[in-house]
Amino acid sequence: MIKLGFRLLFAGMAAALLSGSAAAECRCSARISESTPADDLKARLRCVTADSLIIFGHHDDTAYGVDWTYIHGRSDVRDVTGQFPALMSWDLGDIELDSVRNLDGVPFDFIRQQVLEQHRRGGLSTFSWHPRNPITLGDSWSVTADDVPALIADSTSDIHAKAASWIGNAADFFDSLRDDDGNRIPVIFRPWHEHTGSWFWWGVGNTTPDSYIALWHLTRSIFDAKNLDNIVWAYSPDKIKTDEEYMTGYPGDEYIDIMGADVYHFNAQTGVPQYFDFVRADLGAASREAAKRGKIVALTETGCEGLTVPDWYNECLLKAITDFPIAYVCVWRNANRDTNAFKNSANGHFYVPYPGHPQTDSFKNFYNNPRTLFVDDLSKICR
Ligand code: BMA
Repeated sequence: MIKLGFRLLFAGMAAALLSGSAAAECRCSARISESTPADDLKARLRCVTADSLIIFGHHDDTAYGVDWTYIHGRSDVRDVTGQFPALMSWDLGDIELDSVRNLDGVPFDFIRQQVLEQHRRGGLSTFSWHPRNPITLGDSWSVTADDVPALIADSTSDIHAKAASWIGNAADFFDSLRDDDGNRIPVIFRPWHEHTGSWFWWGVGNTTPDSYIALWHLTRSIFDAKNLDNIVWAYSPDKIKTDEEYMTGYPGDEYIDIMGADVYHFNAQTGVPQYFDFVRADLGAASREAAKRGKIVALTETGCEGLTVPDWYNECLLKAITDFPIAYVCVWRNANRDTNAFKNSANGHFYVPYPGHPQTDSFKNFYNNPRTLFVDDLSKICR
């Protein structure tokens, strides 16, 4: 209660300062008139940004944690702080194969249910997609000499037909996300992410900017043909050095709502300066380009695997993002300790402190920071 009161006071002060008025009212009242589910979600993100607040998100939050799997109501974030994250992130990888589970074993029906529960709480959901390579049928990291997006863009090719049906599967999944009244639930979708790196088949070095852009345009045309009105589109390059590099492959203002960035912290303590430098470069570029275009800004993926830096959330993340007008920050998953993903990682494949971890108190400080929003906070100020 005290925490939320403090947050609301902070939000009100920020709103009053920005509006030049003494009245501390929530900007979210403006969103009632918005027309589509996507517009409504964008209005919420803008209102949070205007109040200098930051939504906190976590990938696969309610599916599993370091010491549990599929226990209804559990979440490492909630176990430590008492609240679910305000944003839950999921991945569509393998939906293209008509699989019942995604590439990390999470059932799509489960994800659909979690999106609904999160929506009922007043929280938000975001999706990435690690699709197979349509030529090799290997995973997203299956990189070939072919410019796969160029083949996809050639509408006469078999690869085009296959990729188009894959994208159609993704669109159909989003169409199936419905609230209790049967209306579509708005979500953020950030396909073809991290294209400024070369690890995915759609990444730099494996494609040209033009074929990458064509892949986006094809994706959008398939979604639009299904009249989806619940998608907020995020562009999320990985680390870059210049604004020009950030914009290489940008599909165009009519395709993008959120100027995002995926920036991870590597190399523990010695990597701290680089993390700050890269966040500054990426969010600087995203913020400058967003200001020109009237877009929303977000740190769409980040984290320090295994939390190898003390008090990472306050000393690194919060300090690195503090000057940027981001609506949200989303960290990656807490793999279960029995999985290969966890075991094969030197310090464990997790990004949020779980019960018993030495950084739980510092994560609570991050949670208690008046700028960070978890789901109850968000639903109270901006539902
Ligand atoms: C990576 C790791 C992998 C996972 C992949 C797709 O960052 O978490 O274990 O399979 O994302 O979710």
